[in-house]
Amino acid sequence: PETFYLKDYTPFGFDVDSVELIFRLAPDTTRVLSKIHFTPKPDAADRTFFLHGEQLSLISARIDGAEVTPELTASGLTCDVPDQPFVWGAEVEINPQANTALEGLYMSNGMYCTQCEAEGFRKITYYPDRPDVMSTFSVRIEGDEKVMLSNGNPVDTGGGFAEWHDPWPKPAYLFALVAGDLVNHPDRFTTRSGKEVLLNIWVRPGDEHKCDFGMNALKKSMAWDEEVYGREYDLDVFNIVAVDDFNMGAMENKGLNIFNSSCVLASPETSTDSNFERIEAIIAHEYFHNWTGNRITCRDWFQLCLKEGLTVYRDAQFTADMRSAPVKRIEDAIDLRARQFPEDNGPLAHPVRPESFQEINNFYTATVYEKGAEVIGMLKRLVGDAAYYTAVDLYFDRHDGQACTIEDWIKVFEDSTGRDLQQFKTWYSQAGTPRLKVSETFADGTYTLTFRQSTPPTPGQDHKDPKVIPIAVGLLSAEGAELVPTTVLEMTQAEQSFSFEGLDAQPVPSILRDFSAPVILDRETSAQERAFLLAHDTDPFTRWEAGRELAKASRIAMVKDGASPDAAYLEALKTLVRDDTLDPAFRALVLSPPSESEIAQALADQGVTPDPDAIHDAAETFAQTLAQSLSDSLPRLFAATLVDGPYQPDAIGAGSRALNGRLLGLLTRIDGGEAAARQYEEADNMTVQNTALACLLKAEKGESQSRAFFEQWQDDRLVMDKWFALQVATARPERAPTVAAELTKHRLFTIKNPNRFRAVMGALSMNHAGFHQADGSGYRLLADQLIALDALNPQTTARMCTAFQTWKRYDDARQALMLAELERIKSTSGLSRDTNEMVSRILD
Ligand code: B3K
Ligand code: ZN
Repeated sequence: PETFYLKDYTPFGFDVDSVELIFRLAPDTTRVLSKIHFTPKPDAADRTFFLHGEQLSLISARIDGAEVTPELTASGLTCDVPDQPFVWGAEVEINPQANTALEGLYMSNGMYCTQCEAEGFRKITYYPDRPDVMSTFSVRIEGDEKVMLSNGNPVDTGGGFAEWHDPWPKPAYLFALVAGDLVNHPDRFTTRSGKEVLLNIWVRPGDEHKCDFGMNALKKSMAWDEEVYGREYDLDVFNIVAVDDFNMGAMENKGLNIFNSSCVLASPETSTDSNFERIEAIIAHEYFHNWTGNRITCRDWFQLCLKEGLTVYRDAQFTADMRSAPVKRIEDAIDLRARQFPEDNGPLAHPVRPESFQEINNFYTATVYEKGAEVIGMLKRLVGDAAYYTAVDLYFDRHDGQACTIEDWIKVFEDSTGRDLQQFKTWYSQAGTPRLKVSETFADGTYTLTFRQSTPPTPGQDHKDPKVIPIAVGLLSAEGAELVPTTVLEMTQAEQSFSFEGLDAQPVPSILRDFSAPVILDRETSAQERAFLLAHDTDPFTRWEAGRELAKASRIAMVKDGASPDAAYLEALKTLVRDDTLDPAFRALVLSPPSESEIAQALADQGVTPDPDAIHDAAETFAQTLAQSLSDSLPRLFAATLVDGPYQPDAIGAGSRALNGRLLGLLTRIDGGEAAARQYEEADNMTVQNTALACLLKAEKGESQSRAFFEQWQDDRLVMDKWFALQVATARPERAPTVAAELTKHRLFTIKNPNRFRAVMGALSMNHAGFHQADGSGYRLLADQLIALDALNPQTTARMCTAFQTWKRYDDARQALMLAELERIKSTSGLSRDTNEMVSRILD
């Protein structure tokens, strides 16, 4: 397979002035007629007229109305073209019905829908399918579907057709078309300059009652982007469509966002608090792309983080404003460590801006998105809030309507702040998570912190330069008073010291407050000091982190030395959980144990080969001991989390229910499942119903409730995804592969729906000890399923191969088993480019 390199970028030799498309819809024989106005660029170095095209039947092609015979290749066509502006016309036939890859134009439940990012438009018609080619689009859809939508504003509609025009030049990856039997949930929004915008959420009949929350999230996002970034919406309508079969969360097509139904549909009865929070964030994310992604897009796909990192950063700011900033920050740190750190420290490591790829869809990663967002956060911390917004304003002014690079982004910050950011740019070019070793001295009232940074080698990058690292630090007195409030230390060298003078006694440092950089902090410290910070730190992140470190240390000692759960840590937890002055959401986070996978990594980092079963046993023992030591107060604490009044999916209610879930998990360990069964019985919302069922299933006491749940929800696809996932997630490790295998034979299982596939297989790969069963049954099942799925849907297959990325952590026997499965996948005949690239990199 061909490898593409950032360094090979060359501009396209033509401008595209406008695009007119006609779609004649038919499930297996859709015709696409295109008229594309090209103007040769006078100063172009390369004037090759190459149009991308894949899986298209070319019916006819014309230039300025005269029939031509282009030369067809596997990936597109070339043709002799005039030296002056000309009109390219083509008619192609495509088969949406047969499109199981869910890229290009495909059908989902009888409805037509598209996904073009990154390179799906070339499966719709011949086109220079690259993000730096921007043009206006006029679209006419012909068919007998009730609703027929495309980008931009509606122009005309009548019996059997609908016409749309998008006045904003855009790359083809933002093109969208939807047609089907849809109903809308309408609303409106007045922008701050007084423009009326019609808003719609389009869903399948029967889902109308699940639109309200998403619509409110959209309106809040629109207002927030005006207020915080000064960005207004720019079309007369904004449409959102919910689709059941979708490879990822959602897509920011101009004026016509398409959502995985799991990321937009919500109701208290069917959605959990985390669903609501995620939906709010994704609606915001896609909406924010209108400026960061659509008005200003990427020059090429290597620049993906330009739009994704920035937009993730913006949606995180939004969530922090709508909900609780400290809780969001802690959740993001947990997520980054769970998904991005393993990527950054394994065979799939790549820079935030990668330099090569075979299949770009494989680079929509936690590194590009989440680490990309962390990089923006560091930049903001370094230049300060005001300078950040000034620079971003300049970015919008200078680059509106353009396809840009990371260099353009950095330049607006350099120009507006006068800072040299060349060293900072290393964050974009060098992969790997920096380790930050800390030591300290205290003498004559001066306290000195010395940091040493190093980044381990990653594939293709042996040498790493020192990065600019903003380290937010505060100092506390032994009594817990804040001696030095949060200060950002700017580290630029491999080793660097920072001093604080005029102190009466040695302070307790609180380092990396607010998780100010995506690094691994390595500091020898005592359990006492951690317990002190857990009790007294004024920064919620480092306070939570102190507890997390204690939890990790205790679990590691249990696994490594057969120790008992750490008594002091148990005491600290007991104190915290009883402290009513603390936000319940924060208490829930402190009670959430580190994942078994995280413990496995921590052991591997210490040179100990992790044993998944032992790690699992330690987690169970710890939870059991905690439950017993809290037994007197558990029922009372639990009862206090039951919220009165109707369900509200807000941060306060969600925090209380999160604590409720944690406590019910503990209570179920000592009351035989009584409280959980009662909660299940009385549940009037999905959050508590789901929690109760999970607790019961984990205790192997939920059979009747599970059946009842199935009966109640079997017609709701999204709730059934939860049911499938819960079975696997709560299964005892030795049962997990069998449970998952049985579920793949269930009458409601379908490999073609990515949500359902992920519900079962994703849950298996996240049941750490279950997936890593010593007999290899977990590995075998996942590989079987991936091989079957690859023939239908390469994108989702390739994504799920990441379950194997940590293979090097484990013992020889497990390694051999995983390698054998990876080899088996790799040798599958006709394997997709997507999966082949992923498996090859993992094996490397
Ligand atoms: N930009 C899309 C992701 C497209 C993924 C293509 N494989 C969604 C988002 O980030 O908002
Ligand atoms: Zn995005």
